[in-house]
Amino acid sequence: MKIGIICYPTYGGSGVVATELGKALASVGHEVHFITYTQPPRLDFFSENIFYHEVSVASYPLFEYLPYESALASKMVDVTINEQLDLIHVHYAIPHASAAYLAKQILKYKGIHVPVITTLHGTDITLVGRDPSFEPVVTFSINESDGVTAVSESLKNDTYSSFEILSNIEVIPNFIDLERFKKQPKEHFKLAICPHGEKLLIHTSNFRKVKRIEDIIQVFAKVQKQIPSKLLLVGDGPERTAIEVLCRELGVQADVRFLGKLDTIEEALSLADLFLLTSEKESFGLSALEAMACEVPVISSNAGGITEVNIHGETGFVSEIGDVEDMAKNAIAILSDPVLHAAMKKNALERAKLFDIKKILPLYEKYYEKIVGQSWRFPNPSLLENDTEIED
Ligand code: GMT
Repeated sequence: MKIGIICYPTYGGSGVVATELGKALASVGHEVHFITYTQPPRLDFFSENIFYHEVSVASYPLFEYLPYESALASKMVDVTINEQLDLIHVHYAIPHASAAYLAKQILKYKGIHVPVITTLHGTDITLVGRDPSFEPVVTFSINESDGVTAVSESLKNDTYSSFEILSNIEVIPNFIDLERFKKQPKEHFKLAICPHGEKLLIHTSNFRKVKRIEDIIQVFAKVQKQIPSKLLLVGDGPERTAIEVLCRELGVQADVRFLGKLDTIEEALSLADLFLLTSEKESFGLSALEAMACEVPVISSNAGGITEVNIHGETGFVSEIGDVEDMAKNAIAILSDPVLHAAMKKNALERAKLFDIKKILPLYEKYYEKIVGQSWRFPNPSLLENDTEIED
C-alpha cells in the first residue's frame, strides 16, 4: 500500500507514534510518505520505502498567522496525485484532519478518491479540541474521516462524551519497539549520577502544564527525605523555568538533573529505578510504556488512559491526580522493598510486551485494508488531464 502519514515532527507523543508506525509499515514493504513541516527526529536514516515531503508556507506581509493548513492540504493533494497514494493517515486532529478533508474535496474534483484515517492522540480531544475556537472543525473533520482510531479506550470514551461523533472509533493502542527499548547495561553511567548508591527516579515529557511536573518535584522531595535519591528530568518545554524555581524552593536542586531532549531515552531509562508520571490528562502515556519496556516500574496519576498501561499494584502504583502524598508513599514502598521492586520490574516488562509493535502493526494494516476496501479509487486518467470535470 502507498500511505501518506501526516504528523507533528515532535520528540514525543503523537509525532513519535506516527513516525514509528511509518517506519514499521515501511519495514514490511509498504511505501510510506511523510508529510510535515520538518523532518521528524526519528526519521534520520535511509529506507527505500520511506519518503519525506516538506510543507513550506509562503509568507506574505498580510499574514499575521501563516496559513499552514492550506499549505498542508495543497501538499497532500500534490503527493496523493504524484505518488498515487492509497490512503492518507493523519495523526492528531488539529489541523491535520480538517486539512485532509480539504485535500480530499480538492482531489474529488480531479476524479480521485483517497480515504482518510484520523488517529486521535489526546490533547486534540481532551484539551485543545474542546476549545470553542476548534470544536466545530474537530467534530466535522472526525465525522468526515473514512476511519477514526483512538490510542486508548479512555480517549475513545472522552471523544464520544465531548463531541457529537456519528462514526465508529476503533481503539488501536500505542506500541513499543522492544528491540530498541530494553534495559541496557549502563552501570558506569549510574555510578556517575548516583555515586553513593542513591536511587534514581526519572520523568520524560514535553514539560507542559498538563504534565503537573510540580507534583513530580513534590513527590521527589518527599522520597528524598527518607531514601537518598536523584531525579532525572528528560525533555524540555514551557514549564522548565517554573520547575527549576520549585526545585530551589524545596532545596532539591542539587539532586535534580535536566537532561534536555535526549535522542537515546532508552539509555537514561536503563539507569532508573522508578518512573514518575503525574499528568492531569494523559490519553495513553507512551513515556510510561517506554519506561516499562526498560524494566522500570511506574508511579502515576490515574489520568485518562494511564491505567490501561500502568496496572496498580502490578507494574507500579496509581494515585488520584495531585495526590502527591500517596505517590510518595507508593514510591517509598517500592524503593525500600527489593522483593517488591524486582517483581514490579518484571511485571512492567511483561506488560510492555503486550504493546509490542509486532502485535500492534497488524491491527493498523487490517484497519487500513478495511477502510481502503470500503472505498473505490484511482484514477480516471482523462479526469486528471481535465481538472474541470467532477466525479461524484
Ligand atoms: O500533549 C502531549 O503530551 C503530546 C501529545 C501528542 O499528541 O503529541 O501526546 C498525546 O499522545 C501520545 C501518543 O499517542 C500519548 O501517549 C499521550 O498520552 C498524549 N498526551 C496527552 O493526552 C496529554
